[in-house]
Amino acid sequence: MDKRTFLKTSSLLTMATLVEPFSACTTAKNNTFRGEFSLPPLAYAVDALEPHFDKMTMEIHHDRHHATYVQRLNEAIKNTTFAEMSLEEIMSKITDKDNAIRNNGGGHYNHTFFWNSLSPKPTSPQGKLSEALTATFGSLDKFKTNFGDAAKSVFGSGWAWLCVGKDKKLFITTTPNQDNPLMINIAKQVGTPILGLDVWEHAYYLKYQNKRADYINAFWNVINWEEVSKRMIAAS
Ligand code: MN3
Repeated sequence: MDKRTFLKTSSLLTMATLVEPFSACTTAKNNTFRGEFSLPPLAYAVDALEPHFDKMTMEIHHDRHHATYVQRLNEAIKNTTFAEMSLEEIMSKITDKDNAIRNNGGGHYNHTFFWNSLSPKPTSPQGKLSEALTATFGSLDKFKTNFGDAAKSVFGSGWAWLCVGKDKKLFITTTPNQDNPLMINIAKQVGTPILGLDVWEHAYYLKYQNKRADYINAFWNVINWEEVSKRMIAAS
């Protein structure tokens, strides 16, 4: 039994012995499960972020757009060295010569990261995160303005990011398409993302049409700041 077959078989055995729902297991495994990736379920109902992010957009965005990235990523890595890597390893190894893996691997990473950045429960930045945002940007409001301006500045499809840099300082950056700041061979600014906003039209057009600024404003109501804080501490 080769390594990949073993990993798959042992994961399936683990899943079969768990009383937990199948989905809970695949979520936990998603970023470390080698060989084949799966669509992680949302941690909340598709209508939980209403009225800010509407149900139909969430359904189409997760069940169709994200699912397609996962499916195409699996097709693209088949019989390549990438098939043995975790999603994070793929991000760090990808170059502009592997466009299918770059686009679909980025799509899978970015959307998984995005869903986990959101919560129907209102939260606000606390502790070290709150201090770092104030120290870096002047205030939480100034951070929101800078991040919003970056998100508005993306021409066409892409993402806005808040990251922790190598110097452990926070910075805001953007990436086109499905690139992200973990792609060290591609990104203009490399760092560990702790918050990201999808500004592809598919993320907001049904509810906000061409008004990307309204969608960005809505985003501030559904951020899981506890998760952002955990990511910052892990990266610092
Ligand atoms: Mn999207």
